[in-house]
Amino acid sequence: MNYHKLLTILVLLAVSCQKQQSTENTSQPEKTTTKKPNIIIFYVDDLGYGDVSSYGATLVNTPNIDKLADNGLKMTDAHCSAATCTPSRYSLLTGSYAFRNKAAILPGDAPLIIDTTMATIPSMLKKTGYNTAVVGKWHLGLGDGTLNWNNEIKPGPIEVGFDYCFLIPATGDRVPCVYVENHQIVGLEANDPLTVSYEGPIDDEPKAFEHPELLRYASDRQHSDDIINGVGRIGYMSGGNKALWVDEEFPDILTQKSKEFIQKNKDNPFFLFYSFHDIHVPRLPHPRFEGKTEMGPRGDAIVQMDWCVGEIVNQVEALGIAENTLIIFTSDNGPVLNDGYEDLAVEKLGKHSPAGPFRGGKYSAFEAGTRVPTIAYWPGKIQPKESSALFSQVDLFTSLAKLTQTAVENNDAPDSFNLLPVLLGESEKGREMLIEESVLVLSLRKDQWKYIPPTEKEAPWMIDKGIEGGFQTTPQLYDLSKDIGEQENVADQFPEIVKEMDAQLKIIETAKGTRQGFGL
Ligand code: NG6
Ligand code: CA
Repeated sequence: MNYHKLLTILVLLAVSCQKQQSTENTSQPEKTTTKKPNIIIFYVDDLGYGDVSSYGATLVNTPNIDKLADNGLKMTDAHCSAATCTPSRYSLLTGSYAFRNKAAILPGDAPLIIDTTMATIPSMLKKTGYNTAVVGKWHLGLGDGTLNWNNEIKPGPIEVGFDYCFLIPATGDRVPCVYVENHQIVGLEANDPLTVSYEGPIDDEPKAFEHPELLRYASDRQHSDDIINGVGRIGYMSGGNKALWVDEEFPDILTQKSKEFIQKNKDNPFFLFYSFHDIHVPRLPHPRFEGKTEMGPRGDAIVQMDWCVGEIVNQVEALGIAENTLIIFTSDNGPVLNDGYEDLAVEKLGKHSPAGPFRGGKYSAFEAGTRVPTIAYWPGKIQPKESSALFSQVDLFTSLAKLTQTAVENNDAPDSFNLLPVLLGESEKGREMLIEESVLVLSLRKDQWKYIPPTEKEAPWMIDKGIEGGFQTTPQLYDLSKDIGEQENVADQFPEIVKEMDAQLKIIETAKGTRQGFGL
């Protein structure tokens, strides 16, 4: 072999070695970047904008949530889609405004309101290889209208895309007060079948409205039907005695179920919808959280909820999957103090401001109804930052589809915009418009304006609860750039804007959807 030939062979060998090395080098990071991230949504119930310390609370300390806010994206103009639970959950999971399906607060025996043919976040993620679970409050109905709680409980979460569910079926204050795991009530005994009614009493047990002396704390008439665990509830149930939950155990049981799901799925992409009971009524924190604040059970429930967040985040870190896990922390509607129980939430509030700088609260058309703490946390991927981009939970569907490179079919998630760059803190370009659904009207946000249309309807029960609904018989217009507290109605000064926004609202209301190219 002459010298030249040898040299050529050596050079070729060197080049091919280098090539191989370089493909090895590039294939390694490629592999990690294409690995689909786990997604956890912490969905807190009735948590107001001002209820956590990273959003200004001083009378309650939430170190675990603060850690997410300080090291992630802290959003200041992010909204649940409605000021009550069922519609917000419906919108979050389906990417469709709940009013298109007239979804309102459901009784505990309501049938499932998500059409099983509809795309949902879990069904969309499942298509792309995720294992999916919901743990905690459901409140989107179960069964098809002929449900027998003693048989298979379906359709429900499993039929709309979740691989696993462990549920508080409706709310903590509504019967049935039992857990549902997948298609069964946990701990139900065959010789003690469960019956549920929202019509009237179905057994001879003492009722809260007749025997307030049996209650741990007083409740209004709506929360004074059957007595479970010493607390009056909405609705009646009979049987299922061994299956009854103990409210104080919610944080431990729900956190444990979530941890088991994460542990099992640590090696494949998973989606966990951790849907809290806290800080909804009845507020019965575990004794170890009692007295953690000066604010009584409502404040203590915030501390308890923060502890649960910490438990899950610590587990994710301990498993070494934190850098491949997107965590979203938010709430289903604004704050409420007295929501039916005399639990000292009003009396012990002190200087705490559950709504932060905003007006209104749960049920309300004012900002505090839907503007809620919202954090996106993903170490190494999302840089610590505050964002004032306008964002809605209805956008999570398309944004998460984009994140996981999953196609959104034309008819799916009709109101959900791709705001992934906002969610990852890469852009401040949020929504141009936002609908805020209250119990009586839909309001519209655009530019600096907030428009609340006139209504003849009233919500007198809100006055009893001391919540400002923001409902008036004349139009309301607020300039949020100057008046974040919605104090000065400027509708008379800007009739053109009122007219324009009213017309826009009607278009959105009657359209099939608002996503680009969909029905508009
Ligand atoms: C209301 C209940 C309230 C709460 C709410 C649902 C009355 C008077 N009030 O109807 O206590 O349960 O429904 O809250 O019954 S939510 O967060 O699930 O929307
Ligand atoms: Ca709620």
